[in-house]
Amino acid sequence: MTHSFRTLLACLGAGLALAHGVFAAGTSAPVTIKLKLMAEGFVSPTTLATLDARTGQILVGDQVGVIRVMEKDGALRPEPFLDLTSRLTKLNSGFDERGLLGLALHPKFNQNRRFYVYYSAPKRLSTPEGWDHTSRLSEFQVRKENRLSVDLASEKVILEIDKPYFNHNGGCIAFGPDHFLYIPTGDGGNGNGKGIGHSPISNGQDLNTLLGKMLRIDVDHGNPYAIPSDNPYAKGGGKPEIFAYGLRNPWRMSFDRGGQHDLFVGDIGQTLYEEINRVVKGGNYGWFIKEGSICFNPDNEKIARTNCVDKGGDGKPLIGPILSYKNPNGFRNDKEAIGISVMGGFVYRGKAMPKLQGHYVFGDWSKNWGLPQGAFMLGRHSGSVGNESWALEMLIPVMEDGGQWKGYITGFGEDASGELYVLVNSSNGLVGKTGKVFKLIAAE
Ligand SMILES: [Ca+2]
Repeated sequence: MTHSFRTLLACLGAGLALAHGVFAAGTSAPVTIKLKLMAEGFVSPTTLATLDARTGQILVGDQVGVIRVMEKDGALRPEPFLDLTSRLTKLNSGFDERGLLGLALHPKFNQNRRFYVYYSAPKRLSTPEGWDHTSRLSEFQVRKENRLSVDLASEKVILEIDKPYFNHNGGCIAFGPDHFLYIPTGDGGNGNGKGIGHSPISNGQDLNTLLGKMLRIDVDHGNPYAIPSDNPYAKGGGKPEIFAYGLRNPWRMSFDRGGQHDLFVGDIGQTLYEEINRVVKGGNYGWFIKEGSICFNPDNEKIARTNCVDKGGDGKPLIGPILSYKNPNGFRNDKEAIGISVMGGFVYRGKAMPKLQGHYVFGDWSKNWGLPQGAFMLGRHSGSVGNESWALEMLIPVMEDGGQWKGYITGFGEDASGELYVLVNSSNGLVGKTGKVFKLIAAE
């Protein structure tokens, strides 16, 4: 395969267009996408990755700790690929942000059988008093005689990060085109960037914590890992694992398999704005100085400050999102308010939906915490490299079976051909088995 990393990229208002939360006159007719049911019976599917490009077998990770193998036709193999439930911290049966959050195959998986999982483990001895759990990145190996099954005893812990609160865990890991492993971490949780375990300047802005960051490590050298020599703080000034910072809850991310192989991250906001960032090395994406493009007020999340600094503590300018939109929690009954938790997606490079080619497909978990009202969106890309602009459009979902779209969107995924999948469920908690995987196909 030309780009072996392609298969490893984990985790996946009609007529109006908006940019940075401001609706503008529509420039093109809204695009309709069709959702084709592939598999069901999950609790809350969070991540999807190609296992074998040749057979079309795909891994689907369920937040409750089980990874299943989905055949090309959607059939689920009865035996789990990996059952991590015994290694997770105790999850809520209601709403939870902990669990199995990300998985990624090593770029040389076919030779070394290694893959990586990010999950919420119980507290360790060194976890500070009163904190909630420990985020754990581990390496596993599939069995030599059966690549559809993992030896639980092969676990090698690569990195652990203590978490003060249950929420804001990030965790959608992926290998970049440089074959380094990228790990987005949440800001510690709670809300407003405050509480136990939060830096006075916020964890996002504090270069001495791994929380609120995009990390980048080399799992092929060192034990258990090495620091890429060109990481921004490899030689001091901050934690050497940091690749970029100023993030709040970077739940889902992806690398563009085409173009410049850019890294896109959906960073879930507090109350006013949701945002998509294109993340570059050393970039500061603003939290909690900014939320989207406005000045965030940690003392009143519903009222933006009128001004704020435009540089981080290191003197470098903050980088704004490429796309943002209003959150109905901060803008009630506002037609421009789309959803309360952005779900990062993928730049579309497949064949089934030509109208989406080269544009960023993503979504939002739901417009309403208590009701399954997820939204599908498109970041329409235009302009030349280095001078791009992105406009936000709604995508209109229709169901292949003729039913009405209704669901919480929990993530997106991409297969070896660049086709996209959406992961959904019908509950805001870890209850029932309403989780499904749909493939996105052209509507006409
Ligand atoms: Ca930001």
